[in-house]
Amino acid sequence: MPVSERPTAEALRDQILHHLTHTQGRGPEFATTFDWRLAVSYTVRDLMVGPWVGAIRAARDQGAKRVYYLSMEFLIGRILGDAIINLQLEPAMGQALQMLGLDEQVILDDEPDAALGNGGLGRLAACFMESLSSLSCPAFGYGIRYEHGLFRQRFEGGQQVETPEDWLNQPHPWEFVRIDYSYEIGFKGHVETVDGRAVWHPGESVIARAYDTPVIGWGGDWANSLRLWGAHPTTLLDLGRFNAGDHTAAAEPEALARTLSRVLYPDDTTESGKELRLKQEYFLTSAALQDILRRFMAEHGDLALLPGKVAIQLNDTHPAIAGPELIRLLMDEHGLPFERARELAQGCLNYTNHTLLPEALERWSTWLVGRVLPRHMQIIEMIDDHHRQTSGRPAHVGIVHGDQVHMGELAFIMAGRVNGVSALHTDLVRDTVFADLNRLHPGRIVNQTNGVTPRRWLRMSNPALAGLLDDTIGTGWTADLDLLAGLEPHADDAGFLDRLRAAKRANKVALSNGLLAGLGVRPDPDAIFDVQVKRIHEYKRQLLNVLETIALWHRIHEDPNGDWTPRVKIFGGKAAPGYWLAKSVIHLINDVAATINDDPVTRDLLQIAYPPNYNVSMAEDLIPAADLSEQISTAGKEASGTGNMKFTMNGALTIGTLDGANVEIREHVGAENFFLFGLTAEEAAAEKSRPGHARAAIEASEDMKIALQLIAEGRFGRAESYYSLLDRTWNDDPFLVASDFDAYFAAQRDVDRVYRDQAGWDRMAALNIARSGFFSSDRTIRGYMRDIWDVPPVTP
Ligand code: 26V
Repeated sequence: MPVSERPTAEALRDQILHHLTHTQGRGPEFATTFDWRLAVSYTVRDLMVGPWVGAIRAARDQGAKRVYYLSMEFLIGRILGDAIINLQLEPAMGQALQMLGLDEQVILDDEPDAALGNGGLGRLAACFMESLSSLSCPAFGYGIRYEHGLFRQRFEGGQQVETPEDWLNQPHPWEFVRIDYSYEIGFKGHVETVDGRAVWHPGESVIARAYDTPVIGWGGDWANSLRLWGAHPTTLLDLGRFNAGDHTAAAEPEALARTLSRVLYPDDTTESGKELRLKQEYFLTSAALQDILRRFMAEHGDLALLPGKVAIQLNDTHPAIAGPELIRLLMDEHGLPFERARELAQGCLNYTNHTLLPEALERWSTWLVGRVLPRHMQIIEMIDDHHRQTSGRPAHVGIVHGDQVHMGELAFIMAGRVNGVSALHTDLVRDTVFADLNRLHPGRIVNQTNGVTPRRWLRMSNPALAGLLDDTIGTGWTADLDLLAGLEPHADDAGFLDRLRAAKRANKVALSNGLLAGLGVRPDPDAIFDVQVKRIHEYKRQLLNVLETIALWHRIHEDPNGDWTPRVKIFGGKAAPGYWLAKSVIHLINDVAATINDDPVTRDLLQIAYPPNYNVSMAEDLIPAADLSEQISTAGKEASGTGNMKFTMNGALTIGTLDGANVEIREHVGAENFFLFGLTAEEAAAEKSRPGHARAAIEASEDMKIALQLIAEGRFGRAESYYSLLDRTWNDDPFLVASDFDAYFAAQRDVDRVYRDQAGWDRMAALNIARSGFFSSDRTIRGYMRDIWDVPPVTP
């Protein structure tokens, strides 16, 4: 949006008052924070509609190829603040709100997070949507409009308690419902052959209705749609039953249909194998593909053009039923023969792998797929047969094995390109899970290292640092993060480093007075703020962090007058409701916090804070205040990580293993500006196969032994709570906490030492920021456009 077209503060004020009165139906004297927030949101939304309609029109008029991002998760967070930033409405908006006597922060904080995702995979999809718009790439995101996003987390007696999340319990000002874009989605039933053509007669069906949210790009010139599908019944009411007086039964069709878009599955590692999950995956996929084909037919008509006009990205295997579904639509609805339909589908489809953990690789029983999607089961067999015949593959390779459908193999075989999400991860995808398919299809697997949007994760969430960057190198970094390299010369400028430190300190003070104060923790802002925030998983090794904390506490106790560096350990993250071991780690962190925070001897040197209900908004407060970023997964297990990138660009130093994108972060920022420890992926694999590795490592580590002993003695809550955790650590330790413990402990002492040299630390932080440009999701999206989608770069 040209500067001249940006609204003035007065114009914004008037629009807000207009929406307060005419949309909310409230006079200013009666308005609640909620009323004001909606009035502000509608005011901002109005400014998005022009660029949105313009973008849709431009793509159609140019007959442009479009990108379709299919994802079961979009972890968006709040929208208002991000929209204000991208439309560049500051400082006018701040002034408008001031004129109205409103506190901008209170208005922004009133918005519930759109928590339609579990973690990294969902947040990546949200960053990608923002970058696609910022790059003016014509695109749609397709997902599900879950009524309940990721559960809320509370702690009771230190243990996680989940309660339902309820973001749609209030009007959602950002969406536009499109009742004209509704598709019927069938399930079950039987397949009949009529004149040599398959006809599927579904036994049940629901309507997928489109709810569109505009996603505005940086500068406000382009907006793409995030189209989320809501499930609705084909028949609202069984009138016969209603008239017969059975009112509950009469509403059954409605209740049944709506369960499809009711809740987000809260488990991001274990494949749940539930019928409802499979139905959700098909619901999203079929609605998206019907919508894509409708638009394509309206614009082009000739199916031979499909791969030239449609690029579909499957975010993990969750929408992998897209292969068979697209073939089904092309065969059964458009009359193409199988081979042609298969070829066209493969020309459109691509698949991103996000994990190598065997327990997270989706597999469905042939029985379940055959019952829920009988026509698709037939087509899956046809795809598998065709691949067997044309690839010359060995017998153990394929989609259907015994009574299991392997969704990874299905996605791979139906994709033009398959990609991993960091250099290391892509190597492992090639060499491990998909080694055989890689041999059969060399070149199909490519790398696209993840990235994050600098608009939300720097300009919006860290105004103190953003202002310093603007003053030092200009504002261009927001659209071109490589320009951060211009900071390099300033890393030796004492004046700049002072301002950098002041910005970080201000963020730490705000965190201490806000979130942490609410927990009863009041840390010294000059202590190291050491942060580990992410889902709780064994492989991410929060246990390693808490054991190191215990060992450090014990050491301080032995020498309270030693030369210690004060530290605050901050944890954040949720465990899947059924992940028993992860929950016991949460309990342990809270128990350890209770004991340590209460210890008068160590209180000024070591504190622990674990705010409940970590989410996108909390990340926006925590990351800018971090000095140290914990990226300590067992090497070879974290596909990429994206939190690691956010910390780096906000000037936190990383303590980490050679895992995922840590490898590339270290290459970019320089080995001397990164605290590396631990086994490599190769060494870790070898170590795991050594019998008794855990016991041997613990026996050799005085610090680790003591930490485990203190837990077993009941120094932190009841010892019995932790017997299983202790037993697993001594006897199994599949993620090598013990093998890496001493190296981690030593690296942490190195952190202590370096932090005491204030200027040295600040210099390292400056270099981390200056060299983080690569980790913008703009770079990632350009890579997908070039290597996967074959969509031309857009010149603004
Ligand atoms: C699996 C399942 C299984 C069934 C129920 C719901 C559900 C939801 C998600 C998943 C897969 C999660 C995989 C994932 O989140 N991977 C993460 O992807 C990030 C973005 O590429 C990456 O940075 C992280 O390293 C990787 O763990």
